[in-house]
Amino acid sequence: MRAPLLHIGNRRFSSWSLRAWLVMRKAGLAFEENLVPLNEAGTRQALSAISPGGTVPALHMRNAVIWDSLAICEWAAEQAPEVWPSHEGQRGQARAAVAMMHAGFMALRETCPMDLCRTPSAIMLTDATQLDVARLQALWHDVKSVDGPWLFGRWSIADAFFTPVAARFYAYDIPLHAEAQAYCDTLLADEDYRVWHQAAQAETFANPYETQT
Ligand SMILES: N[C@@H](CCC(=O)N[C@@H](CS)C(=O)NCC(=O)O)C(=O)O
Repeated sequence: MRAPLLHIGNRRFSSWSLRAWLVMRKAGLAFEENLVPLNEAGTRQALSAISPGGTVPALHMRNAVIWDSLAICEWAAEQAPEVWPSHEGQRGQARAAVAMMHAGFMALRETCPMDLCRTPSAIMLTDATQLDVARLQALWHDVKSVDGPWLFGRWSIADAFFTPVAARFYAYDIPLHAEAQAYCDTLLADEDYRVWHQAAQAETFANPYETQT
């Protein structure tokens, strides 16, 4: 049977693709990849041909297409339940944290787009962005297990969802509390993330954020 095909955006910029890709890797699932360059003349047409939502990531399977990062992660968790915490309370908290990330922190997302090739440097943060930075650190502090470097003991989908946040904090040189900094360092040192990061460095697509950086 053919392996599922994960359509992703530019590794350098596509934070939602990174999340789904990390979870597929950590779940140990065989899959193929196809990169759809974003921000190009034909991008919209290419995306609408592969994704009912017109976005990446999109996972093509033999009998279905799943076009949202969280839905792809949930599908991966059906194949490999260990990508959610095993403790039901922690699993609920992990889902709540992931839901917050999936739906929120808009100011940080807009002001500090993920750019894995950016030379780290600070920018002026709006009040709303500073509030997002504070809320993220408070959230991590509230839920972080004392048992290991990840948010909920073992690596979980929650860690995938916050990896692009750690990349933003690094790229925009945002000062963090020691505990949050240690967590971000862990996320950015993860071996699967390093594979993605290295591939991002080799990409030569145009930078849509040139004027902002
Ligand atoms: N809620 C969606 C959001 C996906 C999304 O916005 N993806 C961006 C790339 S990171 C995209 O495809 N944008 C379309 C475009 O750039 O034209 C998800 O979680 O998968």
